Amino acid sequence: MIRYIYVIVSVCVALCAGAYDGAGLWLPGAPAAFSAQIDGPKSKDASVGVACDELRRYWSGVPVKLVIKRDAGLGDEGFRIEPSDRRIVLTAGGGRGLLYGAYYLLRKQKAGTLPDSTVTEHPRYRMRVLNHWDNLDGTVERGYAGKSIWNWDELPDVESPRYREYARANASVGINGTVLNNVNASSKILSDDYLVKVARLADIFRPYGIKVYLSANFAAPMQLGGMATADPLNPDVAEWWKKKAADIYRLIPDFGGFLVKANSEGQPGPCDFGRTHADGANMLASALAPHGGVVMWRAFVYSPSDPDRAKQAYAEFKPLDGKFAPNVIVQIKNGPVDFQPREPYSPLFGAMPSSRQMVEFQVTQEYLGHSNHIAFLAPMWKEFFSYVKPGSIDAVAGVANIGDSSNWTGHPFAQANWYAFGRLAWDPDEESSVIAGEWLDMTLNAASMPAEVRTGLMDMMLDSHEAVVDYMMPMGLHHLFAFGHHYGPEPWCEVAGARPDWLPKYYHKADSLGLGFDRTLGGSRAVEQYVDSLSAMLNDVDSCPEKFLLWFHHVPWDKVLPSSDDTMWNTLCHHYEGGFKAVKTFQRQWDAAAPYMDGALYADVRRRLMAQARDARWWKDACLLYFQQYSKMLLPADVTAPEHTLESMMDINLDITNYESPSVELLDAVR
Ligand code: GCV
Repeated sequence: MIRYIYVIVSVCVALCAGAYDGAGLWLPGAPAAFSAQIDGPKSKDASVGVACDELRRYWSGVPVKLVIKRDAGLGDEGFRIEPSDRRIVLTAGGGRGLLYGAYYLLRKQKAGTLPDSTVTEHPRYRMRVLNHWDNLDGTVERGYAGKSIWNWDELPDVESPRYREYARANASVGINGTVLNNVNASSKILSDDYLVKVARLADIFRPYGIKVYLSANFAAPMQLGGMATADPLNPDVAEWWKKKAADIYRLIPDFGGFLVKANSEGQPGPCDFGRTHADGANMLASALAPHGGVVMWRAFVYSPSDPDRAKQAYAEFKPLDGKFAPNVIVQIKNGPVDFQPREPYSPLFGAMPSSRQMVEFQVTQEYLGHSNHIAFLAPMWKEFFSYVKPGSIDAVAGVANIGDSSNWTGHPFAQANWYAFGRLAWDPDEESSVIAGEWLDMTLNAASMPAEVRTGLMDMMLDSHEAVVDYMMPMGLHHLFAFGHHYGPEPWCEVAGARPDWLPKYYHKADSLGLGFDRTLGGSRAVEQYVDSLSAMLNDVDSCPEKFLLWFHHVPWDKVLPSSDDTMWNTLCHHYEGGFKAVKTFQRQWDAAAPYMDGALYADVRRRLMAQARDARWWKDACLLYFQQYSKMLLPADVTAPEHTLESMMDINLDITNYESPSVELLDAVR
């Protein structure tokens, strides 16, 4: 009976709150029924105004007094909260600290976890930046949530309400910077016409503590300025960038700086003129330095300096250590290849002690089932921080998963990755379970669900990344994806004329002897790029962690692994099976929550989970049947029999671009 009443009440709450469309994200939605007294300092700082307004609108507890104290040791962004029965004092060194303190209070209020003793918070990193791979024509490279949210044609005159909501969402999780355009950059973004549009966005974002950055095309002096060269050591080129920087800062006095993809995947760069990455980065850095801007120079390069792609960024960048200007930060992807479902950390971290470094995570799910699969990424990012000590890097970037779809991210649970990125960029020590729980409580009102239902949803989130790894690429396998769009399995893929290191066989190296890429001292020697103790551990097939085994070793099919006490083949089969079974469990966990949520949301996620379960089986069948041709071993009896033949799966050709996620209907039709 109690349960029955509970269901009715929950449904009423959901209905009163209006149908869920995801547009409100995790943010406070309905204004507080009883507004509390909020006393703020007199200040011209717009962030103070936002902090007070947010609390006046949504805070329903005891009065809050906001205080600015420059000498409180809280820096620009930290804050202190002193709660008592009568009132809460929120102290910060400036407006942005108050802003983050206000959102902290609203978050804890919504999640029902307000502190009862003093809390002091500082962000671990000064720069916590989203990277949008948004093109000026409105498409989003590797974006699976519709088109770009920036409407360049309408800017600067028309201000979409989404811009402010975007800023608010970012501020609420501590994100303080945004790179608006794709790293495969059009020079047009630096034209006068576009800079006024960028300035309009910067004005909207400023009160929310968000700085605007731009991806710069290294050849802009040629493409935009009509010059004959973009050689960084040419004085006219340097002068062109100085003038461009001055023009930008006239319009946007707090402009953050440039992000540059140079000499990578066809992008121009200093190496085109016989110069180094440091020459290129430093020339831009000197144009920005007088204004306080930075250059985020990407280390995602893989010109074939070594036959193993995983070694190339290290080979090219390590010798440049100490040669970068102080306002250059080398931006490195978390792993040495390219955002695979699991990678060991990039050995460049820690290998350039005299250079500033930042990590680039991918929030958008290019290699993780696009917007059809649940993959909560906090555990993956925490794994990175377990190897690369948070203090050894300067800043954090995340490739955004945001588009103009009504719920912002396509998959409703992909919002949780945007949320988690911000929370971990602020505090990499935060637990994944805390972040998942907060997001569930704030977004789905999970705190009001029966405990076992909420726990089921938590488990679904926390197990989801590992499940995807298991059914796609367990044990260190990588890059088994279909060519181009990167959705679905193609371990057999051959494309005439394509770079070998864009093709799966280059990575898995399946043959009659075994599976995996030999990166040991007897192979490509990539293990040498890691610090000594780790290098020895990774080099030994018996001590290499199972999760990285096939990344570093070519392992015989019938080798018995110490981790599983079973053959490599059987262990591999069990990982694929485990991933598939995990998604079946997610379906049950989601179904158990059905009575406690909006029907449209339930149906949307249910539909995507069905696609995910079918995809998991497709991955399992495709990879196991393909590798079985080489192992010539039977599938273990407890592995679900394949539903498809290898031939039928090799015929699948999804007709989608790098800007799309395949629809469930398309997947149903082809499989
Ligand atoms: C923006 C991968 C992606 C590309 C992306 C590139 C990068 O190769 O597939 O779409 O380009 O990484 O990070 O620059």
